[in-house]
Amino acid sequence: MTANPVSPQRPPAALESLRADFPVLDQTVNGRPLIYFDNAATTQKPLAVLAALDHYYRRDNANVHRGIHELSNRATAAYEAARARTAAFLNARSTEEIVFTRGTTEAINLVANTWGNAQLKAGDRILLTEMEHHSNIVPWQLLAQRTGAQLVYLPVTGDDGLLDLGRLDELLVPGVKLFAFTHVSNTLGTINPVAELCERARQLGIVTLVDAAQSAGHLPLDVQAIGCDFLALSGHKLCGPTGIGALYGRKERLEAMPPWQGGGDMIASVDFFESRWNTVPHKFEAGTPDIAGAIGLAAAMDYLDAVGRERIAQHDRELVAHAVEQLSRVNGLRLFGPRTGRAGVVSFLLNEVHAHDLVTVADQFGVALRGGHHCNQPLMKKLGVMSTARASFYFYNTRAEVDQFVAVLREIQKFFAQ
Ligand code: C6P
Repeated sequence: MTANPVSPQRPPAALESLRADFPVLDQTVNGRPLIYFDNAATTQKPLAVLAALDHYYRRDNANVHRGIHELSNRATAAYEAARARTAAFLNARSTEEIVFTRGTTEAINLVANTWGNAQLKAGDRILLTEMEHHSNIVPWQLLAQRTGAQLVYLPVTGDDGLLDLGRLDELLVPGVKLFAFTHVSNTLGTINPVAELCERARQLGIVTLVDAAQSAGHLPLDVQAIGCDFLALSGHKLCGPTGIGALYGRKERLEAMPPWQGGGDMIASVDFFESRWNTVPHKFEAGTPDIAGAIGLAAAMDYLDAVGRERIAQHDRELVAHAVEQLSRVNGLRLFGPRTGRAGVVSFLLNEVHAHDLVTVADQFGVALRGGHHCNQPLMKKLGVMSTARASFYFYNTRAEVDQFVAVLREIQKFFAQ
């Protein structure tokens, strides 16, 4: 295997020096040095991940769990090692609790279509929050349509973007079968108290699902400490490839769930009119999986752990505090989300400038932002806006980039004021 450029033995260097591990960052866009602030959409990939993908396709490429030749054995070993790596990354009790999926979206759809179909009936309630991404709303709407279950929402307080926990006693009650919520809001940057929410649900025997799309690459995650039943993540938001993610599920829950997609690998035996299922997690992985993706994901997890997840979280906190402080000084800027204790995501609006116009002009200055509803249309409705502009940071971003971004916003403001 190719050596990880950031080995655990390497003494801590300034995070800025890690930029050298990300070749994509070293370029100009529209004649300006690229400032990549769209990390909540997807993060960039370090050399270690590129090398792991390259190595797999150059040396080991074969299908898994099928062949008994050397390459297939190697591919199977690497794929299952990636599962063990993911289990360790999340502190799951066993590898059987890790199902590889295409990402967070597919992981949530899997739970809705298996656990949900089997467990929910007319009148049951599913509790969500108003800050959920469409991926954690639409699968439950579809399930509600199939079963007659009802959706209920825990409100968000307003522009400060906190969950209205004072309403939990009233909304988290017997009759609710599932409480599904995001760990970190992709629009507001709010970090929700997931362990506390899971504990409250567990006291009532309510199943919990945590959407960790925005937290898995930014905060230390321990599913046992969180105490959730399910947790979903996407590899591409934590330095891994696109097209791979994972569902963590408590083993006893996964075992009790029917399969979702049918096909090769998820079966123990098939006859003309009936089949028997493979053991978990294979029961949920029909067909040839994204073998390279899983291997790349494991390399990304190695990389992040070598950098240090607490260190990444600390950098996020410092950079976002600096950004919030700088942005608060820009007249006419409306900032969404908590002022303190937030993740490295900042949504804002500048005077009457449409978010898409702002993002288009920022791109002319080499600054990559996102503008739109961020797949949070219900939240936008709650906030009374159509869209926001969003800057989202990662450990390779710097204070100097934040300062340059704020200077660009001031230029944009002058431009639109003309
Ligand atoms: N948010 C963003 O720019 P997928 O697409 O399956 O990898 O992740 C979906 C998803 C689920 N939950 C949250 C909280 C998310 O932020 C996302 C993806 C991206 O905000 C793309 S819309």
